[in-house]
Order: sequence, then structure tokens, then C-alpha cells
Amino acid sequence: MQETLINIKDLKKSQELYQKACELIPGGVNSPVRSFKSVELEPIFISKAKGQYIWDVDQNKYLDFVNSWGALIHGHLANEVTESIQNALAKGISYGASHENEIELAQLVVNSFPSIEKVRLVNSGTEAVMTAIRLARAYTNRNKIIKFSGCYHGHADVVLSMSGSGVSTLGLPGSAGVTKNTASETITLPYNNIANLEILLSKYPKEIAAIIVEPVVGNCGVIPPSENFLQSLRDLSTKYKCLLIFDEVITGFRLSKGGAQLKYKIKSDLTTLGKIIGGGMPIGAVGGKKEIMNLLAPLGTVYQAGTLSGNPLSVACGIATLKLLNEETYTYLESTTNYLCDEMKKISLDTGVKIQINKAGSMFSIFFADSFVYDYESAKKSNTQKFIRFFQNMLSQGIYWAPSQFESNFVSTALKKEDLEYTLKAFKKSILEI
Ligand code: KE4
Repeated sequence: MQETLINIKDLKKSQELYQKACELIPGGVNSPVRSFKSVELEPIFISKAKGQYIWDVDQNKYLDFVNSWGALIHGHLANEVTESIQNALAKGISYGASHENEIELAQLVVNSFPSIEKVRLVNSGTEAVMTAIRLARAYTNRNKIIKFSGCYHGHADVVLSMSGSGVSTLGLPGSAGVTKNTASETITLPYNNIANLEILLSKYPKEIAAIIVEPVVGNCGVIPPSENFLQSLRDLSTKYKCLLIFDEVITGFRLSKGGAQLKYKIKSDLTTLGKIIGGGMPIGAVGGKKEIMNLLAPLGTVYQAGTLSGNPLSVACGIATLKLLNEETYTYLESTTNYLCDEMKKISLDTGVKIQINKAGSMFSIFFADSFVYDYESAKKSNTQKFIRFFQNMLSQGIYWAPSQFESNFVSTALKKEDLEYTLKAFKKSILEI
């Protein structure tokens, strides 16, 4: 990548498109985080992508560290992935009926996740989480859900509640339109804090249907689980007979072929997946033990459905994406991420600009903070103004970093050594200028 300097405040075509989009689409975007509001910019509009690169409509080229929020683990348009969609397209776009590839994708998921005996494909991570929670409530005949602050599980009402991280605080709506009733059944606790969880469970010993967690948090920047946190969740879920739901929409096939649960050797009762299993096409999945999954209609009494569930193009793209994943891939992804993060740490020490770097597998984020970031409260203490200036400096040098302090960056197998060296040069320049 050549030395790049982009005037990010003067992206004429993006600005023109954004104005038009704002007349027709709320906020000019179809998902809030793309608005670039949290980095005090207007959004860039992408014209095309290939490998490790994306181009905006003003013909500027960027190294992509977002990769469609983690879905594109092989970068853009990997040959086998592209061919898989082209071959599927020749046979149709959607049948609204069963087809053979649904079995192959389900088999790939079941073979990869020790805790998954059966899996249902849906169209998004949100749908997967909605279904998992409905299943947990039906299976346990209980209503309350425990989640953790800083974790995001999609935009279903049940998980759009928040509360102070007080032990017994019941949920408050985290979004307009979520009723107090709905929110009151969801309790939010601090991540990486078992003491609070134990107190809460002992307070409602027979009312908790499920504990849902991002086993490695990706939606607060990256926050890995502290020692024994996940094992404690497993033990307490078993003790109080509630289900443990691992939301692996990000970590599934990202951290390993069996996601976080294989890496940390913890078996959840239900798992939600998305992103990588569709290779960038719309998809989600919920999987788990047969005795729970068999509650789903048409077998059982838990209703769930979707016009485009198991869509042939998404499924073909997902199969091709998963088939490219092997030990060598994960070794490359992990060593690339470790190299990048180690070198950024050295630059931070050399320049005296204090940053915290959190990583897990091939997902990472940096915080402008003096001390370790281990939960949402500590993440919120980081200097977001510095992050905004850092993000803008990186973007002007052609590095497409996740446009929020509270998101992750994702390494793809398309990234090469020279890309890392370019990124590190831009990184040093960016932190010196904030
Ligand atoms: P979707 O409904 O966006 O497919 O998945 C929701 C979801 C569920 N669980 C986890 C752990 C997730 O990270 C997500 C969605 N992730 C965000 C990025 N952090 C999607 C990006 C966006 O909202 O535009």
C-alpha cells in the first residue's frame, strides 16, 4: 500500500450520497454504527472491495480491519467463496423450501462445536438470540434472563435492556419502545464479576431461565473473560438449573473452529452464531442439545420461522468460508494479530502514549486508558476523544479501523506482512498526532 493521505473531511461523493440517503433512510444508514457518529465524521460510502482492501466512492483505498464486522475472515471475494455464490446463483436465489446444502452447513457446525447436537439456521444474529432465549424460557419454564453490561446480543427487546450494574437492579429499557415490563425480566450485571452473579442467582433461585454472555466480549471493544469467569458461569448455570447461552455470533469460527467454547473448553447449553457462518451473506444460527432444540416447531411447541432461513446463496457462501478454515488458518490469524498488537504496544511504550490493547484470537481493540480494561465500566473510562482523533488520523492514511471505541477490529487471512508494516507506520503517526 503506497503512502496515502486522504482528506477525510472532503469526500465529495460520499457526502453527496449521504445527503441523499438521509432524505430516505433514518440517519442515512441501515445500521447505526455505520453512521460514524461516534467518530465525529459522516459515513464513507463503499464502491467495491477485494482481498484486504475496500474503496470508497471517491476512489480512496483503505486497508479493511472491519471486514463486515468480522464476517469476512478471508477478506473480500476470496476465490472459493465467490465461486460458491456464482455456482449457487446458477441454481436459483431462494426456494422457500429445503435443499441439500442446509444439511452440509448444519453438519459443519455440529462437527465443529462439541456442545451443538442440532442447529437451526435463521437470518441474523438477532434472530438467533431471540430464538435461543425463547427456547430457554420454554425449556426451564422460567422468565428472567441475565446478561452482562458491555455485551451486545442484537436488537431484540429482551436484550435491549440495561441497568446499573447493581446486583439486584432489574432491567430498565435500553431503547425507546422497549416496555418496562419486558425490560424488568432482564437483569444486567457487570462482566467478569462472579460475586454479583452469585448474589443475584441466590435472590432468584428458581426464576432465571438463562444467562447469556459473549464469551469474549466484542461489543465493548474486546474484553476477554478473566480466569475462571466462564467456568463459574457454567457451574452456576448448572447449580441453579438455568441455561448457559454463549452468544458466539462474533467468536464462532473466529477464535477457533469451535469458537470460544472450544478455546476455553466450556460447553454452553445453547450457542448463537452468525457472521462467519454466512461468509458475509445474511445468516444466523442457534444450536445446542437435542433435548432443547427439539422444542422448536414443527417438532415442538416453540415457534420460530423465516422466509429466507437457510437461503441457498448464504448457505453456499458459508460452506465455502468454513471449508477454508483449518489449523494453519488460525495459526496465521493469531500470529498476525499478535505481531500487530505487540508492535503497537512497543510503539506506545516508545512514544509514551498510553494505550491498552485487548485481543483474543484475531480480534483486537485499543483503548486510550492508563489501566487494564476488564469490563464496561473500565472501558467507559478510556479517553474517547483521543480515540476519535486516532480513528480520523488512521482513516486519512487509508486504514479502515472499527469506527467506534466500543467495537472490535478483525484480522483477515487476506492481510499480508507489508500491510502490517504500513498499518504500524500509520499507527505511530496517528498516536503521535492525537
Ligand atoms: P445481527 O442481528 O447484527 O446479525 O447480529 C446481532 C449480534 C448478536 N450478537 C453479537 C455478539 C453481535 O456482535 C451482534 C452484531 N454485531 C454488530 C457489531 N458489533 C453488528 C454491526 C451492526 O450492528 O451494524
